[in-house]
Amino acid sequence: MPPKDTIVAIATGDCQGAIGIVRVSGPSAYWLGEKLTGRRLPDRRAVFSVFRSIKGEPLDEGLALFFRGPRSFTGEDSLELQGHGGRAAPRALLQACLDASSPTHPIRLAYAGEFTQRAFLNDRLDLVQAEAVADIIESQSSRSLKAAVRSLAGLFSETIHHLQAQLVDFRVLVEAHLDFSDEDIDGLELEQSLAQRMESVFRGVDDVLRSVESGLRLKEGCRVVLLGSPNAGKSSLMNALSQDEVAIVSDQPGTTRDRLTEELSVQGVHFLLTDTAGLRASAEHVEQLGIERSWQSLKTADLVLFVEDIQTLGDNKGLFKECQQNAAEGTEVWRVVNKWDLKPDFSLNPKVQQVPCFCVSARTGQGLDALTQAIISFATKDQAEGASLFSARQRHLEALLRARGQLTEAQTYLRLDSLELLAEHLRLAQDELGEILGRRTSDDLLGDIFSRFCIGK
Ligand SMILES: Nc1nc2c(ncn2[C@@H]2O[C@H](COP(=O)(O)OP(=O)(O)OP(=O)(O)O)[C@@H](O)[C@H]2O)c(=O)[nH]1
Ligand SMILES: [Mg+2]
Repeated sequence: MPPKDTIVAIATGDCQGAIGIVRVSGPSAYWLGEKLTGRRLPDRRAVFSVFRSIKGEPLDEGLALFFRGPRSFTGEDSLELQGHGGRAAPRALLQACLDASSPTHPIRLAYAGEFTQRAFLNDRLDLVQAEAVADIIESQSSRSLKAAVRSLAGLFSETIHHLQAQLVDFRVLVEAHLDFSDEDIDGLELEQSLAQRMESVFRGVDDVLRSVESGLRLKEGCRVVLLGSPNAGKSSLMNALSQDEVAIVSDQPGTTRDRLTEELSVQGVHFLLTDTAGLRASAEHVEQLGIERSWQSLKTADLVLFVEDIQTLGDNKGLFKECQQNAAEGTEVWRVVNKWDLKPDFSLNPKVQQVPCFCVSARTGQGLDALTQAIISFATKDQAEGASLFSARQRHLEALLRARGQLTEAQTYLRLDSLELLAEHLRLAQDELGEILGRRTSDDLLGDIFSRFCIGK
């Protein structure tokens, strides 16, 4: 069998940092380290050295750090060469590594995510943890970072293992009954015991589903959409909330023609704030296209802020109702009365409001703090500090929903007293959970997951 490839990449990205790290993993890592530094490299101890090309030219100097497998990130022999940053120095070092490649020491550039993929294949990480590595790098807010770190530490994996263990216990009980069905077992007692377990497994899966849903919202950002009549001040609010002049504001109704989305991080919470074209029956073709997009935004929003001009409050009742009716299930629609500065004495009676309602002035900033705080509370309502928050992916959600589907089937067979089929669906539910951790995962899916990483990770 030919020797396994040793992979190499710049781990610090293509940027102007002070330090640049070239990372190496595979059976030739030690050989390569010795070749470039001319020194013996003890395990896990930094050695200062001049890095030289294969021809012996000095390229840079810095620290060489060798990790003997399996005690390394990838589980293989690994090497880090920490030299100067910028573009040229790390690239020269990378090239020197590639130049050293030979049939006995094949060395090549790593694919995206290949270091983490090797860690996964060598059982250093499960799939959830491998994904968490990418999520840490991509984190946009302190909360999503915290969630990703919790996943990397194995907290999400533990939760899934725990659910699987519950399913195993359940299956053991069912199988035992199948094996000894002729013997005298109290039928009623068994039925109750099985029903209790069923309920507890459902509860467990539903708890994790909720965490995953809020984790997804955290990762992708809470989608807040500004909707309302033309000239209500949606674009002005967009600018005020994002503290930037991102949208054009004018006193001409129909100024905004297209959706505009800004990513914001407020108090550690990640948002996607969207400004839309004002809703009205417009004959003009381009504006009409924009208005269609406004209605589409309603379908994918987590929270809709229905913006109204304080001077024309009565005119918007029908439109507000229409927004509520067209919003997706679970989407909240709040009222935001804008231009408070024009009627400073106006106040809302919270008792008669059926939805949360805020008075603000995009111009003076009045009322914006209260609105911002309410949005943050909404976005984090099921993410209480320290709660079971994980960095989740759509893939996890789908597997959990499939597992839940199998449990629903199992429940049907429990009611029909068809224990073989009950056991079978419990097994299938367990398999679906296993997929989250990367058991039974197809090569295609693995390729897809790791290819989204950056090179050097
Ligand atoms: N006095 C006052 N005027 C405001 C306030 N907010 C917005 N305006 C004015 O209202 C007009 C419309 O503002 P926009 O932000 O463009 O309104 P819009 O809802 O985005 O309008 P379209 O894009 O046409 O749908 C502009 O002249 C703004 O200066 C406010 O809080 N107070
Ligand atoms: Mg606008």
